[in-house]
Amino acid sequence: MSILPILQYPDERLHKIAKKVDAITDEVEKLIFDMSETMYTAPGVGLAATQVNVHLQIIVVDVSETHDELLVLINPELITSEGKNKFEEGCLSVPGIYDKVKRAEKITVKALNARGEEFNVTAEGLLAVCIQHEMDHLLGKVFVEYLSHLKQVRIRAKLKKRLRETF
Ligand code: GNR
Ligand code: NI
Repeated sequence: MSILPILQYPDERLHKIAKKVDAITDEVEKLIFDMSETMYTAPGVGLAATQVNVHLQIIVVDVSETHDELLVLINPELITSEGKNKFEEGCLSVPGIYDKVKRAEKITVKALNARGEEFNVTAEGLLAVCIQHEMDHLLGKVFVEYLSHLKQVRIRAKLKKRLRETF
């Protein structure tokens, strides 16, 4: 297994749209292992393939404190959503930035698991927030795009400054 580099906002590749996976090849399996290791090491509660510059519809999520409830969602589709909730979000592609985002409170998503079997997951709380955040990544959307234009300008300036200071 290996830890993959995570694209950092504002990187244009974070806006690419992920394609459907049509077969769980050895390559896809390896990617799922590497994404899980990358997420747990970061540490984060979710990771979308887009963030590691692979533009396929693959998400890994684990919101458990014990790191033993890995959820793999391939080709996820939103089936139902209800209610509204505001939750403070962060993103491994936008380090150090946290802000509130309004999303559906409860969702049901259909997806394939790592063995290519179809399943449904109904989620609330952090899990629902996280799945919606990851599904956005697959559509090329980063959570900061829900914030005001002014906040986005400030975030971009801050992250670019930090990049300059690092290199
Ligand atoms: O680790 C993460 N924490 C988090 C907290 C609140 C809402 C969403 C998230 S997802 C984030 C990991 C990440 O960037 N996934 O794309
Ligand atoms: Ni993210």
